[in-house]
Amino acid sequence: MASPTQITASTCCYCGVGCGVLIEHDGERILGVAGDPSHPANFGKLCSKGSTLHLTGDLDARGLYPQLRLGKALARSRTDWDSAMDHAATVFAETIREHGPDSVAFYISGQLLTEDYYAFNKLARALVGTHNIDSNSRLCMSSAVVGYKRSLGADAPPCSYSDIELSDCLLIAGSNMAYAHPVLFRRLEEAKTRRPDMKVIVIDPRRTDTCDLADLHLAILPGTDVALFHGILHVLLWEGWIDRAYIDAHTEGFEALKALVRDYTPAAVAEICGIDCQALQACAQWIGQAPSFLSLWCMGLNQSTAGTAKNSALINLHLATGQIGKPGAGPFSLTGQPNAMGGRETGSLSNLLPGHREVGNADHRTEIAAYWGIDALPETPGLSAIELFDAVHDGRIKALWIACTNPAQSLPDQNKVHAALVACPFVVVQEAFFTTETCHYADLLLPAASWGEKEGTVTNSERRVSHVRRAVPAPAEARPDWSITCDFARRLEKLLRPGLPSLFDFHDSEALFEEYKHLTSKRDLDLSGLSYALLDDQGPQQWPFPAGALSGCERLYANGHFPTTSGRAQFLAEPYRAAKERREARYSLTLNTGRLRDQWHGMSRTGTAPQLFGHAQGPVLELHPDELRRRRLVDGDLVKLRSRRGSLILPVQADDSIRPGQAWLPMHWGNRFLRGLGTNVLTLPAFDPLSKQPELKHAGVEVDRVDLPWQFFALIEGQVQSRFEALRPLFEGFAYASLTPTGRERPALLIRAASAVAPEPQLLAQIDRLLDLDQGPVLAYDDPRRTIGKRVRIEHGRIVSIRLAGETAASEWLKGLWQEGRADAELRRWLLAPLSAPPGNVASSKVGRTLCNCLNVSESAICTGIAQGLDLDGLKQTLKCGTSCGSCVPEIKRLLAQQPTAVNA
Ligand SMILES: Nc1nc2c(c(=O)[nH]1)N[C@H]1C(S)=C(S)[C@@H](COP(=O)(O)OP(=O)(O)OC[C@H]3O[C@@H](n4cnc5c(=O)[nH]c(N)nc54)[C@H](O)[C@@H]3O)O[C@H]1N2
Ligand SMILES: Nc1nc2c(c(=O)[nH]1)N[C@H]1C(S)=C(S)[C@@H](COP(=O)(O)OP(=O)(O)OC[C@H]3O[C@@H](n4cnc5c(=O)[nH]c(N)nc54)[C@H](O)[C@@H]3O)O[C@H]1N2
Ligand code: SF4
Ligand SMILES: [Mo]
Repeated sequence: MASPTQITASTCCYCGVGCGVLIEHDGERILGVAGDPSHPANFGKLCSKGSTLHLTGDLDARGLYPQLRLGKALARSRTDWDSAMDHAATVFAETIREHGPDSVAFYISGQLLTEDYYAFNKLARALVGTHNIDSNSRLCMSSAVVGYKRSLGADAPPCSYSDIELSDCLLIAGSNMAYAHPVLFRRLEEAKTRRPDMKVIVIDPRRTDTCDLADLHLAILPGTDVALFHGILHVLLWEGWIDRAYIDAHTEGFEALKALVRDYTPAAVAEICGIDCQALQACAQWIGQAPSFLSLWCMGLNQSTAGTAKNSALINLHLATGQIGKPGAGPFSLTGQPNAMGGRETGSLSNLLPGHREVGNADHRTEIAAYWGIDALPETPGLSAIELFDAVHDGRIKALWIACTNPAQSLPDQNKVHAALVACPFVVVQEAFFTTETCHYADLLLPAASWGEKEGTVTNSERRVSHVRRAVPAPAEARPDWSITCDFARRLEKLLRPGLPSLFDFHDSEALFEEYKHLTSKRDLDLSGLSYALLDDQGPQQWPFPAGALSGCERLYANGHFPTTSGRAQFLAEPYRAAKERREARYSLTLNTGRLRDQWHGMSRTGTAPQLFGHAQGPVLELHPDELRRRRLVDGDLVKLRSRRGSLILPVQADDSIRPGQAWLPMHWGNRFLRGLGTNVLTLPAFDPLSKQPELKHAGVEVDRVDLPWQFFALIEGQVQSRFEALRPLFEGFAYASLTPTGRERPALLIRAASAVAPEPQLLAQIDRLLDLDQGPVLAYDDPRRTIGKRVRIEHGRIVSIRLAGETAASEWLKGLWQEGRADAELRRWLLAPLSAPPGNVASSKVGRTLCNCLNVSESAICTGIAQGLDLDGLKQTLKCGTSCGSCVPEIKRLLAQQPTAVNA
């Protein structure tokens, strides 16, 4: 029985800002979500993703029961948990006995809770006896981990969010925080409004929405950050803008660095980076003369074969100017996933151990083994994500357990990843949504509880630990991750170490937290003073928080003492090296990939909310207008985008926010929404030598025009998830196909496809059946000779389903009629005539674009408002756009800057 509405305070499951949310529910179902005003990350704010959490998670997409297949050629079928777990334990035990512990591996995720991570670590390292446990943080934070450890001695972002507000000069490098850390960006916007003298510098090859706040945007050439940072240091030295006293008292290695940066003259650096000398000079001056200087960075630095060198070169600037350990200052890496930090703390990269320890350190191994009550931890190092999938591919790994990540979409070089998953004898996937690309390869598929359904802790980018509280039970038989992991571990230990006491005697997540926290005692991240009760009582806390402490620590290294052997921070002198495929110069374009404002990674969750497709409606490749002209392409043309590893077919669009020679494609598109293996079929597995983080941001690519004259368009209202599942397989035979949810009050599925020749009539008939266009109130016109056909289903005077085949010139017009709920005489006349072009003007694809997702305000409405002379405040008052989460404000401001306003308005 559902009880009256209740509120549970928890956290958002998306980005590393780690906002607090208030979940409104009735004990069974989640009804709404609001920002938690008392949470120190967001003080009540949420972004477009957080504020729509309750609209996501369609049960049709969720995993509800375990599924097992007993042979690769067979289909999976439903099973019960006992059989599923016993089967998994038997296969793992046999594999370990026959091929040794390193023949199995665990690939986990920065979206697990700390307790889940801890259970997985203990399972792999203590019970199985392998360090083959790595996480998707390898694709995300591992360069920052190495950067902090090498320069400062420990993997600890030293700053707090309040420092962003206090800083006088903020350098944002390789981070599009307007999209990826929006609530923090809102805090920065407000701070800059209060203190307009604050300088903001953005370093990004693209002009992103984050540049809206920039006093200076350096659109450096891809991968040239190390040269830029060395160039800045060169100027700082030349002008005497360094802090000699700080360098002498608290650092080591400055002389070597000084010698290295001598060659990085402004002229040389301007050339390498493709920027002008004055801009470089201004950037150095602002940094050198600012009372406080803070840097923020994310994937534009980390995802590179020079990821660790980029991190070190940036931290060098802070050490040289003494800008660390004081308010408004410091090198502040933004973590991507909600609990990427918890993963680092619990040792969830193959080279780490719990409590910021190292596998390569014998004392650390001994400490952990003693705490766990086992003889020893293995000495053999574990494999990192890319190496791990290589080992799966060559057959060295024979049983693979994947949890809370979708490697068949997110790893680079997807052809190889898919081949590896096909070849692996036993793949377990522990997932909340059974719709992902990786689920397809699971021999055993386990339904996991997800947002709002599980309890534990997470640590956000500013080292702040929050208690994640459960609001509702998980659907059907889905279970929290820690409990799946511990259940499997208990069955496996009966087979591997019979008769011995269990290592996994945990009955709730709190028991895991209590065991884990003592492993951090007296270490840099000391969490031993925390407990669920304390977090409930005093709210989220920053570490270190040792036993007996009254509060956490806002800022590290205030005393200039660093956790290195000498107690001094280290300067690192590493030369600039070009990105791998820019060195080879075989391809004319460099492909840059990253995030959209309203989507999250493989879109298993955000992809269930049609309104989140309002801002970016489907996969498109963006190129500078000159690149389109050079290739005689126009917006919407289909192209083949190819790299050395694979290719994709999708439409192009002109965009002058990137420079010529570059291409931009969101990372989100995988095989589910776009035919082919998605964005990462193109990216390269080459990785940084120290962090082993792959170069996801710079792939050499080429664009070729394709001729696919037979085009297809369809739209069907209602039951989006189930229709998606039924229709998606039918589009495998097309050269191009994109399927995306659309709509808002009336959710629908939108399909675009193309091929060289018309498909078999039976296939079209099958598609029509699933589109409800084979019977009932359907108007149809078919011209079999020209293989052109159009069908529209009209119910209660409104269009509910559309299909155009052969030619799709009328698609935008029809979509507009559907949106407006019109089905008038004009439509009927057009439908019954052989014409395919729409009557009157065709709306451009921008018309339907929603800029303000909270209040459903389209780009065209905003443009009309601007043309009438409205300014930002006027638009907010009249249209209400930008008045809720604020994510669309930078884009509205850009439109205002572009469009001439009405005279005397
Ligand atoms: N909306 C949304 N938000 C998210 C996520 C999401 O999926 N969707 N994911 C979360 C996760 S896990 C992460 S890791 C973060 C990522 O957050 P960000 O790193 O901010 O996001 P990205 O779009 O991947 O990349 C940031 C920028 O790096 C730039 N860049 C590319 N190459 C270079 C270069 O060589 N140098 C420099 N200086 N910049 C470069 C790109 O042009 C891009 O604008 O976002 C988190 N937040
Ligand atoms: N080209 C390119 N590729 C990239 C990047 C890029 O910038 N460019 N960025 C990289 C980065 S930084 C990252 S972090 C990765 C992200 O890549 P992935 O980790 O593959 O991304 P997600 O789609 O978030 O996968 C998380 C999965 O966990 C499931 N899930 C959600 N909640 C739960 C839960 O509570 N339990 C379980 N068991 N499952 C759950 C979701 O349904 C989803 O399928 O992508 C990387 N790949
Ligand atoms: S900024 Fe948005 S996505 Fe990130 S935690 Fe906050 S509400 Fe969630
Ligand atoms: Mo990430």
